[in-house]
Amino acid sequence: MISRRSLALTLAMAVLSGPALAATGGRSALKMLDPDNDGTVDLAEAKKAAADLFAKLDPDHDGTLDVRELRGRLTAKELKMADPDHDGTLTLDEYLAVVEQRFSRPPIPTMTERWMRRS
Ligand SMILES: [Ca+2]
Ligand SMILES: [Ca+2]
Repeated sequence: MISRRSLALTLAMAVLSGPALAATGGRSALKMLDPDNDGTVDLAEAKKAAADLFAKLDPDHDGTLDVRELRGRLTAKELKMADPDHDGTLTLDEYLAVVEQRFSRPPIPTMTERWMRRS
């Protein structure tokens, strides 16, 4: 049985490490995300890893990630939702907010959310 927490963890790892790293095995990704080796990734660790990844994804060091730099980590729709100032790029704060949101929320929208979106 997959607990909600491990599901969120798997998702967080997929978000943070991307398809290439995830394919090489979740173990190394977990190790990367879990510096204190307690077998869990808390939000602080996820954010730290996300901040490291942000720096790696930002080759021009302008402090923001555009669609190209995100390399498919977020869909256009997700980017739009994660971009409150609508400048088409994510700052580190905006990016970390996405990580936090994905970390704390179940990946599948609840019925209520679907219903709210429709109306
Ligand atoms: Ca950039
Ligand atoms: Ca922005």
